[in-house]
Amino acid sequence: MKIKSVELRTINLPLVRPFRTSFGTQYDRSLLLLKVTTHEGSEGWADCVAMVDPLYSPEYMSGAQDVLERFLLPTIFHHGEIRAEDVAELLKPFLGHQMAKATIETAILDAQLKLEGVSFGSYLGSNKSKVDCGVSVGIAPTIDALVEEVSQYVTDGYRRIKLKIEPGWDIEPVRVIREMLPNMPLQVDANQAYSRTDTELLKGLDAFNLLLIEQPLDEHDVLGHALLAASVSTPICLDESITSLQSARDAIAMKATTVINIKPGRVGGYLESLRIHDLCVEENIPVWCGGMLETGVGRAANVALASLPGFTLPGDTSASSRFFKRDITNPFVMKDGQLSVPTGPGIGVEIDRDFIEELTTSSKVILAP
Ligand code: SMG
Ligand code: MG
Repeated sequence: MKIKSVELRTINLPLVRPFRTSFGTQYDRSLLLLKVTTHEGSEGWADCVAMVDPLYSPEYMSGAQDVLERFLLPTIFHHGEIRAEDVAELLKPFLGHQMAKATIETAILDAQLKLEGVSFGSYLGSNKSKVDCGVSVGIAPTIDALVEEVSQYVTDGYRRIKLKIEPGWDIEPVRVIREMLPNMPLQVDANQAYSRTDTELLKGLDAFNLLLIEQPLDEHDVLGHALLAASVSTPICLDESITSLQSARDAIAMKATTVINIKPGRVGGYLESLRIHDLCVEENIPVWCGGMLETGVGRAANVALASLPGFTLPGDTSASSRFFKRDITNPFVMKDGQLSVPTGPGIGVEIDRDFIEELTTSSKVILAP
């Protein structure tokens, strides 16, 4: 396949309600969209999951755009004929920037699979047509507001609830929700808000029969997670710390994680995600698909990934309506707590170009030389 041009477009989508985590509050989702056009006549799309600010991870939206324009795209153009399977190796000399790398690899994969008439799901090795949906619930202003929001998600049919926690918003909200929903699969996510000295406090979560505690400590403190895992009975699940197959292998060997949250953007793409999935299957580590407030473009590919056999826990693969009143693709609508895996070629969703136009805050087309 030969790339003709790449379009980089930033859009801004309002959220249906603010989303607060231990590192900040989001009111809208600004995101970089990448479209590749090939000489063979196919188009491929991808969301770049980097947030506007480097608070979840070191990457951020305009930094991702910069590294794509300055280094990643010129390298790909220079290479000439390209397949998605070659992208990671080609971009390896440029350190880090997994989210930016994942974006170009995913768009190329989409264009390639569209040409071949193959869906993301079949390419990756999906073994089901529907995936179970979980929902990630932000830190609420009050316990009452949390109860109201969670009740709505239960009514919607979500099969697993994840509560965002931080110091001062942990034991109490978890206790209240567990009392309200004694049988609901429930987990928490701290986004690195605790430290090694919080072990006693985190032990307090053992009373609530949680599926897991996600990323309680700093992303670089893998040993700290191993020490914590030895002290608490709730499984520890790494998110931010897992940035590659190598880091997944190391964290498993150190017993720092007994469950893994796979986010394609965080690990450099769907192909690396597949390798981590295969490793986890081999090591008996349950995996689930994380979320980065993706539009329908990223959600489509995530739902396909989540339909692989090793994804045995519900992911943060919620319906489009969880975050957006209107999506930029045909919306993902949950039925009986599940989303259908798209079956069309590539990511298998229709892009609403008029709506994207309305949401656009910047756009640029780069022609391959
Ligand atoms: O897309 O459903 C989603 C968001 C899920 O909580 C979610 N993501 O650490 O897992 C995580 C966070 C990262 C993004 S928070 C702005
Ligand atoms: Mg997380």
